[in-house]
Amino acid sequence: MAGAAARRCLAGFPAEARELSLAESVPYLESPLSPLEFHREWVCPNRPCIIHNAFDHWPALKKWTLPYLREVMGSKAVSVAVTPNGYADAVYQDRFVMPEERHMPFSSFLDIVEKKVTSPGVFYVQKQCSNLTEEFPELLGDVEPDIPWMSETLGKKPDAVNFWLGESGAVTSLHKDHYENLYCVISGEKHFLLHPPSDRPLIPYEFYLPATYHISENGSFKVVDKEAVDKVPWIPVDPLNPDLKRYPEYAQAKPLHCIVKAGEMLYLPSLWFHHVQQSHGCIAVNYWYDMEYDLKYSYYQLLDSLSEAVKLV
Ligand SMILES: O=C(O)CCC(=O)C(=O)O
Repeated sequence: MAGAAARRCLAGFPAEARELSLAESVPYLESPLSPLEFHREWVCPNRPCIIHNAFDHWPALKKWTLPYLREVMGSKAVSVAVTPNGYADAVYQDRFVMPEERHMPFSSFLDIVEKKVTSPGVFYVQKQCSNLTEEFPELLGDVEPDIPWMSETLGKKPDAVNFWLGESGAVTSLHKDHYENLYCVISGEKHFLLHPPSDRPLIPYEFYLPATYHISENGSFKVVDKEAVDKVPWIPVDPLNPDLKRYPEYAQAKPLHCIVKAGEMLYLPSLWFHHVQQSHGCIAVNYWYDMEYDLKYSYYQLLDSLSEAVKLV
């Protein structure tokens, strides 16, 4: 009985929350706001927006062509995520499969992106460990080490600054992070599909054994289990082709779609679910600021536990 009541509350919650505080699309700002205004209007209400004129002064906007990157970085070895299907860190059959992490000269990676050579798989520079500072320090001078107004808004520096460059087939599967994310597209465009954290009751999680793709001599990929590791929770729905027979509640989850173009910055608030696609050779840099572990975070944790406890999906 109590379970049925809890299930009803949770089933109605996403639509109520959306009506109260969310627009039908991601709003645009003409320019960044003051730190106080940005905190009041966007960070505190946990609402995404796309900001124009936020990094016009970065040399990267003019300089970062593929030939320039080749000249500056070509001889360096970098980490590249390689998958057979473009899905790194995603559910494949009954596993959570991570990409093969290949160390290769950046110029060999560019040869693949520029289609000068072919190689089996889909290639994506996407290592999320502050790879801009760790692996591409030569490029740091073309951007900024942080976004000054965001550092002031949040009273901290970013935990990570990441560099993203990949093929059009590379897809980032639906997930969320505990970061306030400022995502800056330098060239090309990124397609984001977003769900607010309040959609959690409609978004399923399952537990999967972790595995990694390995390429064989003949160019075919195999899935190799990680040894002696616990199962990990991940979202099994592909929002582009959701299995609504198995996860019918997901049909009620209404994603927001937005395209972030060169020169635009997306503010992606903490705990928002996101699925990302891109134009071929799109270049981006993003800043991950750790979220505040405040009451909002605790409420989300409660929503998460309740959603698991009554499992709408
Ligand atoms: O650009 C991408 O492919 C993924 C970005 C992402 O997941 C993030 O910034 O948290």
